[in-house]
Amino acid sequence: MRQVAALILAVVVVLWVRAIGGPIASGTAGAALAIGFTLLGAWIFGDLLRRFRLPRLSGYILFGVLIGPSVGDVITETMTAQLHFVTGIATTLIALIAGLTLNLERLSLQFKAIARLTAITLVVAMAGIGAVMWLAWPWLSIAPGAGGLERLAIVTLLVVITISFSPTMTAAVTTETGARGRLSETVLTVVVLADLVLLVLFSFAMLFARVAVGATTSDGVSLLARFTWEIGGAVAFGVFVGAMFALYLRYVGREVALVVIAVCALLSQVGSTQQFEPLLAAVAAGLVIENLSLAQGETLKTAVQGAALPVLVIFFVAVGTSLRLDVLAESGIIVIALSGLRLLFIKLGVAIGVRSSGIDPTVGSYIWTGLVSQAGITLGFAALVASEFADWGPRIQALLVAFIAIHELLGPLLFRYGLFRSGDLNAPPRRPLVVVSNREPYLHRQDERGRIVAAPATGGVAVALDALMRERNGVWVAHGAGPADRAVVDKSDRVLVPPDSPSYELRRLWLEEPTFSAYYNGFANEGLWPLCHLVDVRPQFRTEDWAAYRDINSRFAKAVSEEVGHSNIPIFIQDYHLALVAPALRARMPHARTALFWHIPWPYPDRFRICPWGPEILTGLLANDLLAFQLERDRRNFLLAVEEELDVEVEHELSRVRFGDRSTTVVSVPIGVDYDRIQAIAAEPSLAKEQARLARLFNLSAEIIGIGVDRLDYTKGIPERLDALDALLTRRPALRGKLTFVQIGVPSRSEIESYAAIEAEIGQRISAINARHRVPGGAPAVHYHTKPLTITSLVALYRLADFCIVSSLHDGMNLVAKEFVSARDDDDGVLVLSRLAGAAQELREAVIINPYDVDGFADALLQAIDMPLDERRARMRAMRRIVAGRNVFGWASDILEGLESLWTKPLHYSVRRWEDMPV
Ligand code: GDG
Repeated sequence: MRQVAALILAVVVVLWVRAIGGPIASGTAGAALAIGFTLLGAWIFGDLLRRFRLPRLSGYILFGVLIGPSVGDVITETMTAQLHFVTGIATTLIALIAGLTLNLERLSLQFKAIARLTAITLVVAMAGIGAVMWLAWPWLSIAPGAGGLERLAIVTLLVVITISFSPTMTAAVTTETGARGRLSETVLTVVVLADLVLLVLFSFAMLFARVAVGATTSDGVSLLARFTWEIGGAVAFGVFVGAMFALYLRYVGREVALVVIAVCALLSQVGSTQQFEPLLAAVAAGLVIENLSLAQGETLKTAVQGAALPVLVIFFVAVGTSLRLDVLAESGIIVIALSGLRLLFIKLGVAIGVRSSGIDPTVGSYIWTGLVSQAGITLGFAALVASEFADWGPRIQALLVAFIAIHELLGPLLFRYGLFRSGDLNAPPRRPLVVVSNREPYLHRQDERGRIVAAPATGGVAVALDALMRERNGVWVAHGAGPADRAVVDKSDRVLVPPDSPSYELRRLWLEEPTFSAYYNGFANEGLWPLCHLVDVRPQFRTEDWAAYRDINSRFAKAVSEEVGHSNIPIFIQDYHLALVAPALRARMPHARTALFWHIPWPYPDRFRICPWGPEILTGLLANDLLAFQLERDRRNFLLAVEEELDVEVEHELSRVRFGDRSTTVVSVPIGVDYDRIQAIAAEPSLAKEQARLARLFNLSAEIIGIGVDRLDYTKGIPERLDALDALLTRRPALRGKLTFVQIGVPSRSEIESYAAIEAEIGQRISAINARHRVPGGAPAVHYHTKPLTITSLVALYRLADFCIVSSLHDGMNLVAKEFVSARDDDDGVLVLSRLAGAAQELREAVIINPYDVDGFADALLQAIDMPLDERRARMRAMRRIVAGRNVFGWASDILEGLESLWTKPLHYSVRRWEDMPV
C-alpha cells in the first residue's frame, strides 16, 4: 500500500513539474525522473507478480512493455532512451556477476563435461535448425531467390543468430532469484562457452557471406585482425580491469559499491568506443576477480548488494520497453514455429550432451530451461547483418526482433521453473539441512503404563541441534537406540519429531550387535577417544573394531544419500564416531556438501601416529568440504598430521588443504551453549520451587555449596577434584559440615573397562572423603547423584551453587562451564576451571586450575570460597558477556555458512537477501 501511495505521489510530482516547467526532454532531471518512476513502478509490478507465484523479474519486464510505447512518454519525452542509458552499465554489471560466479577451481572437475555438453548441444541445435531453414527457405521470405553458395551463407548466419543465447538474461535470472547450485552454475558456463563459440562462428559466417554475395574487397587478413581485436582485446582489457579491481579490493577496499559501478561504466564505455565486446570484457574481469581475490568475498558481497539491485530492475524494465510485440504480431506463425523448433533442437542436443558427458541427469534434465533467453548478443548480430547486407539483412533483423520478444518473455519464466525444480532456488527447500550423528535427539521407550513416550537426549549439543532442526525442517540421521524406537517409525525408518511440534524427520539406523559394540565401544571409545585425550588410558586398536567402524560409517553414508537424493542440501556430520562418512558418501554422491565438526581435541602428531589407521582417518576427514575443530590448537595439530602422513598441500592463508583433486577448508569454531534458553529457564518463576526440591532431595543444609556436573568419564578429572576437596577440608577443617559438594555423575560407556574402573574409583573416594571429614550433625562433604537431571533441574542446581568445578584432564570445550555461566544472571558464583579444558581459552575470568596440582587446586578452591562479592560479580559479568556473544546457534551458522560460501561464494548470500529488502 505504501508503495502504491509512493508511486502515485511520484506521478503527481512528475506531472506537476512538467506542467510548470515544460517538457523534460533529456538531461539529468529527465533521467532522474525516469529512473525514480521506473524503480517504484517496477517494484510494485514485481511484487504483484510474486503474489501469483510468478517471477518478480517478469513483472519488471511487463512494466517495461507497458511504459515503453504507451504511457512512458507521459513521464518524460524520451523515457526509453533515458532507461537505456542505464542498461549499458547493467549489462556489464550482470556479466561481471556471471564472471564472479564461475569459480574455475570449483568447476575444474566438471569443466570438461560441461564443454562437451556445450559442443554437442551446439552441433545438434545448429544442424537441426539449419536443415529446417534450408528446407523451409521459400516460406521464410528472406531472400527467396538466393541459391547455392549465397543461400548457404545466409542460412549459416541465420543459424548462428537464431541459436545464440543470452548470458545477460541467464545471469540476471540467477542473480535476481538468488539461485545457487549446480544448475545455475552449469547453465551459466554453457551459455558463456556457447556464446564465445558463436561469436567466433558469427565472424566467420559474416566473412563467408561477404565472399558469397561478392560484397567484400577487403582481404581476409584485415577481417581477421578486426576480429582478433574485438575478441582478444575485450578479454585482455577485462583481465586488466579485473586484476586492478582485485588489487583494489585487497589493498584499499573502500566504497566498493561505487567502484563496482565505475568499473562497469568503464567496461561498457571503453567497450563501445574501442569496439570491444563489453560483455566478454566484463565476464573476463569477473573471472579474474573471483579467482584472484577470494579473501575479499565479504567486501564484494556488500558492494554488489549495494549496487546491483536497482540497476537490475532498470535493466529488466528497459528490456521490456524494447520488446517489439508489434513485429511479433506481424510475423506471427513463422516466428512461433521457428521458436518451437529452436527449443526442440536445443532440448535434443542437451539430452544427448548430458548422456554422453556424464553430467548428473537430475541437473541435466533442466539445463534446456536456461537456454531459451535471448537478448543483446542476438540483437547485436542481427543489427550487424542488417547494416552490411541491405538486400536481405533488414528482413533477418525484423524476424529476430520478434524472435527475441518471445524469448525474453518466455526465457526467464522457464529458467526459473528449472531452477525451482532442480532445487537451486531456496524456496521452498524440502530438506534444507541433514544432521548426522551417532546419538539420536529423541529416544522412544514405554512408560510404566505401557505407553510409548519420547525422551529427549540430554546434553547441550543435542538440544541445540534439535532447536536448529526445528527451524530448518531437515532430516536427522542417527542410530536408533531407544527400546521402543522401532515401534514408531514408518517403513522407511523415519519418525517425525519433536513430539510436541513435529517439524523434522528423524531417520533411524538399526545397528546390530556385535558390530555396533565394536564400532562404538571399540574403535570410537576405546580407540579414538583416548587417542585424542591426553590421559593415561592406553588407546586400544583392534582390526575387527576398525572393520566394524568402516562398515557402520558406510551404512550411515548410505542412509544419508537416501535422504539427500540428488539435491545439494548441506550435510552436517558430528564427531569422531563418523570420520569415514564423508568418503563413503562421496563415492555415492560426488557432489555432496559436507561439514564435519570434531567435538574433542585433536592430538599432536606424535600421539596421532599411534593409530594404525591414521592415514585412513585423515583421508576420510579430508573428504569433507569443511572440517571444524574447537580450538586453534586442534586445527594446527590436524594440519601437522596431514602434512606428515599424506601428500597434501596446505594453503595456510586460506586455511585449506589440497589433497588429490579436492580441497578441504579447515577451521576452528568453538562451540557455545543455548544461552537464551538457559536464561529463559533461569527466569521461570517455578525455578525457586525446583531449587527447594533439589535442596531437600540432596539434603543441602550446608552454608557453602559447590557443584560438579559430568558424564562419568576419566577425562573429566573427577578423582583429582575429590583430592583437592579432600586437601581443602584438611587444610581448613572449619569448613567441615559447612560445605557440601554435589557431584552429578551420570554413568556412560559403562561396558568399557576403563569407565567401569573410574565409576568404582569415584564411588570409593567419595565414601572415604565423607568418612574422613564427617562432623556429627553437620552436612556431608560430598553428595553424589548418578541419575540424569532434567535441564530445568540442572539450571536450578547451577543457581544454587557458590562455586562450580570443571577439572577436566583434557576436554574439547566443556559445556558445563558455559552453562553454569549462562545460568547465573544474578552475576554471582565462581567458576573453577581447568586450564586443560577448551573453555579456558575463552573464560579467562574463571579461577583457572591445573587438576594435576592438588595443592594449587585446593588453594584455588579457598580463593573461590573467600572471594569478595565485588570480584565474583566482576568476573561473572565478564564471562557472561563472552558466553552470550557466542552461542550455539552462532557456532552452527558459522559452520553452515562457511560450508555454503565454499560452494557459491559469499556473493550469492547478498543476492539472496535482496528478496527481503524493503524498497
Ligand atoms: C563432547 C566433548 C565438548 C550432563 N549431565 C546431565 C546433563 N549433562 C550435559 C551437560 C552438558 C553435557 O551433558 C556435557 O557436555 P560436555 O561439554 O561437558 O562434555 P562431553 O559429553 O564430553 O562432550 C566436550 C562437547 O562434546 C561439545 O562439543 O564440549 O569437550 O568431550 O551439556 O549439561 N544434562 C542433563 N542432565 C544431566 O544429568 N539434562
